[in-house]
Amino acid sequence: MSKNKTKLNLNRRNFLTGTAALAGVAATASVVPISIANANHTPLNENTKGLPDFINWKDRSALIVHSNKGIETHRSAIGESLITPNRNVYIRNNMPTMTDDQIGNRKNWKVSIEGVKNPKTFTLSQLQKLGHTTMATILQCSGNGRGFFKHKPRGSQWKTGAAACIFWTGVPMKTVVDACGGISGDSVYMTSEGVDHVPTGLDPKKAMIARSVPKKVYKDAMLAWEMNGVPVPNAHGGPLRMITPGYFGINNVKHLGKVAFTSQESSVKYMKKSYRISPIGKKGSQYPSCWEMPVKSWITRPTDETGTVKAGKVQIVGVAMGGTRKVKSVKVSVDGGSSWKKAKFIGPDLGKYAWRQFVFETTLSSGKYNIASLASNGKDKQPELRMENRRGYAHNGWKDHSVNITVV
Ligand SMILES: Nc1nc2c(c(=O)[nH]1)N[C@H]1C(S)=C(S)[C@@H](COP(=O)(O)O)O[C@H]1N2
Ligand SMILES: [Mo]
Repeated sequence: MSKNKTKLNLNRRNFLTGTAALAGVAATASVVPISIANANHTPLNENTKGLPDFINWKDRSALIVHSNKGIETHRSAIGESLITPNRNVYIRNNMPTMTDDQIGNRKNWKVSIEGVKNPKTFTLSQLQKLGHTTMATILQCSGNGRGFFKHKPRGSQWKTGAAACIFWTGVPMKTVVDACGGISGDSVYMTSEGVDHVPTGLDPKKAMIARSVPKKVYKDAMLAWEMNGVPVPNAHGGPLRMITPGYFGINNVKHLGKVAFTSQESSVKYMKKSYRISPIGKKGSQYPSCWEMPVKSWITRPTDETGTVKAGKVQIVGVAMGGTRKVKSVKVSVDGGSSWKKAKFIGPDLGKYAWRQFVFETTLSSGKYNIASLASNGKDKQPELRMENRRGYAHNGWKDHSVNITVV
């Protein structure tokens, strides 16, 4: 039955006709001294508005600080380069970043592989001798675009900046599976577990980051130790991170300690309860999990952040991604979606899991404009409207992502 859910179908009808009703599924009262929502959420001093210590190396001016567990990249800072530099990459922590002390010697970091013919534990240095590849993927939080929902879903009010395009270097998961004699049994999922240090007072069962994705994801997945040419920073899940190309951020488990091929989805809270795309007012594990990312694009320049635009020739620039397929085309509208024209892709094509930059050149006279972009991957294109859902996940509607500019 759960096999039928391996496709995240963002079609409204499909998800509203989901199985069993939810009445009666009340959160079982369990006594934990502090809640997960609060454990890692210290309000920042608004006077200094500085970056939290664990990412004090990042570029403050490129970032919007929602909290010390949610830091977003400014719209205008994305797309200025195809690859997002580490100093600008967003942060989303369900659990606090591990410290150097907790990590210890990086070379000795261990990851165990289970659900294979010969289960093994590898150290980082053993993995590095096993195989080597580099790939560009998009890391995007499931809640990117949540800030556009009108019902004020709980969580960071991300607009466009909980996303980045990153070069990862590591070993293909397929190479690791082969080194373990292949997958054993009739598993359905690949389940990755983080070994995040759980703050005292939290129930580990609720705090553990474990994510199951359809087994087939292993074919393109990798265990990464480098991010844009440097060892994966602690804040981004170093020394070792799971990369699940085309799948939402949460599946890219940081501080990776175990990968198992399993017949069941993990039973932890972050799999069963959280990251489910359910109608407003409903929740439960029968709703689709945040897995495959849908096709999406947005304009990065000009925006209201980049100042007034001079009448004449105007370049409209943005990024477009295809989700699990290659992005095929992008159209731009300067009249709020009444008419559309084809934009041009620029820069290198880094593969189907990376985004492409696009440019649309036009002539604008003074006045107010609503500019929008609409991407297609050949199979799906962006819808006009967001798909309303309880937690504000998977937003790819073009209208909310459009920008209003004034030309003088
Ligand atoms: N171990 C672990 N992995 C994790 C998380 C976490 O808190 N702990 N957060 C997830 C979420 S919700 C997202 S969006 C991405 C964020 O990655 P980043 O902070 O490197 O941008 O990591 C995912 N993997
Ligand atoms: Mo996320």
